[in-house]
Amino acid sequence: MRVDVVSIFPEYFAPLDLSLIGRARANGVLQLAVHDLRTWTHDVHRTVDDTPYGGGPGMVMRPEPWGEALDALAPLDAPPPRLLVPSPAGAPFTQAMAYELAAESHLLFACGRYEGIDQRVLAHAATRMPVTEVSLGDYVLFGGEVAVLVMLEAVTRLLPGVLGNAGSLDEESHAHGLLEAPIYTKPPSWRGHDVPEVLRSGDHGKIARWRREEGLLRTAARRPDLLAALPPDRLDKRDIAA
Ligand code: 6GU
Repeated sequence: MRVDVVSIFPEYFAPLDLSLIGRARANGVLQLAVHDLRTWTHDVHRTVDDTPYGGGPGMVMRPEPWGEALDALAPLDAPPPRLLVPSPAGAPFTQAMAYELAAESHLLFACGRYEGIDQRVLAHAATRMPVTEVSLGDYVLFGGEVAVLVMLEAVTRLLPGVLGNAGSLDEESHAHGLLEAPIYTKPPSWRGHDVPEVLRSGDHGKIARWRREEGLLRTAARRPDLLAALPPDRLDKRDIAA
C-alpha cells in the first residue's frame, strides 16, 4: 500500500519509523511518504493560511498550496488515490472503515490546521478522486496530524504480513462488532485477585463460550450502542440466553 501524508508539521510523523509500522515500511508492505505543505508555497513567508470569508475567529488554509500538493501527489495520468481529510465534521472513523481503507492501494491524507482547509479544495479534488472527511470522535484536536497517526495505525495493522499473529485480528475488540473479553496471564493469583477458573480449565469449548459471554456483557455495559447496531444474525440462541 502507498500512503502520502501532507502536513505543515511533518515532524509529527516521526513515530512511524518505530515498531510494527516501521518494520512494514522497511520491508516494503507500506510505502509511506510525508510531505511538507509549504513545499507548494511560493511567497517568502511560505504562507498557508488566511482570514475566513464571512468573519469569525481563527484562520483558514488557503486553497492554492493544497491544489498544487494534490496535483503533484494525485497526477491526472495515474490511478487516483483515495483522499482522506481528518476533520471533527467528518464521518466517524470505525474498524469497518479501517478494513475498507486497508483494501485501497493508495491513500492520501490531507492534514488541516487552524479552522480547516478552504472547502473548495475538497470540492475540486472530488472531481478527480474519492474524498472522505473523517472524524475520530466527538472532540476537537488542533489539527489532523494525530488523527492520521491513529488511522494509519488502525489501517496498517490490517495489511497482510504486518501483524506477526494474524489470528489476533479475528479475536480482538470490534472485529465482530463486540468488545473483547478481559484477558489474563500468570501468576494465577496476584494481590488477592484470581484468574477466572474457567480460563485454567483447559476446556476450550467452555473457554470460548465464557469469552463470548464476557464480551457480550462488557459490550452491554459499556457500549450498548454497539449491541443495538449488531445485525440480529450475529447473535445466536446461547448469546440471547446469556
Ligand atoms: Cl480527524 N481532526 C481534527 N482536527 N479534530 C478531530 C478529529 C479529526 N476527530 C475528532 N476531532
